[in-house]
Amino acid sequence: MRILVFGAGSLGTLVGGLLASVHDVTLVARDPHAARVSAAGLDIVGAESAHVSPAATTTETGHSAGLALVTVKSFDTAAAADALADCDVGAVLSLQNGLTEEMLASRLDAPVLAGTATYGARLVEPGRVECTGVGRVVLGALDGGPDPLAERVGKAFRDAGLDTLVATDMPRRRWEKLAVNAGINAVTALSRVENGALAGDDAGELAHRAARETARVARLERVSLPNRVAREAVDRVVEKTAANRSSMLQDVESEKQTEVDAINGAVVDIAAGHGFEVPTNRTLAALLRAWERGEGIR
Ligand code: KPL
Repeated sequence: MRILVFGAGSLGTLVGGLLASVHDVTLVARDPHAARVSAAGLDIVGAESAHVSPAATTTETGHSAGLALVTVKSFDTAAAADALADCDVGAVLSLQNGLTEEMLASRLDAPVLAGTATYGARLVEPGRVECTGVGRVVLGALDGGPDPLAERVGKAFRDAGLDTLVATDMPRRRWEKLAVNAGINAVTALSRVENGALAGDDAGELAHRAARETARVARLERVSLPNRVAREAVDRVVEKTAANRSSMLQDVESEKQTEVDAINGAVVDIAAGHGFEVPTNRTLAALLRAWERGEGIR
């Protein structure tokens, strides 16, 4: 399959690099990463290791591919959709934080699949990505239910050795992931601790509260996500990724814009649409936005 990875940062480079063992992959990335991969290939190190040679470019438009994998930060989704509208792609799969698929679907003709990836990835240097944890890709139809396109994409991923589940309940899975991110990302970023530090701590209770509010909003959106399931999902991820620094903590540490708008901010906005208040998510979003303003990145 011809696969375009749109936004080859750490996760996109790792997943694209693994897919490149059997597929014709092009990474759309920034220089010097793109130039280094073009010139000398990509080294995958850590829990997975390989040397692969995907194509790499900084050019965002004019590509043709059977699948475009979108791994840009959530706040770059609109720009990615505009560039993809100038490409010829058969299908789009988002592996991003936040509920970004709706924006892609509203701007693109190609069918959009929803996905989550729990691989840990770190771009060590241009042309070198570390797999810090072998995870799983889950993908499926945005509205749930069986989908032949999702099955084809799932097979393409499995052919490349990626542990991939084609799910028929993506609406619930997307909200569960949003609940986990709403709790863990903001709290770890504000308190500057690894995910594991939330276990049994008051900060962990704050993460539970944000996740429970998110589950309530999911139910207002007619997605069945009990509070208990959201809270247990937070605990599971805290335990499994104890040594990880959340993506939002990494953004804060490198003084970059965070994904707060697409995570806690989205929970606040969707809740408001139902006339419902989510004070924990509102407070977390306000604190992160204040930090971004203070850093001059908002
Ligand atoms: O998705 C994550 C992130 O950091 O963005 C979690 C699941 C919280 C793992 O760190």
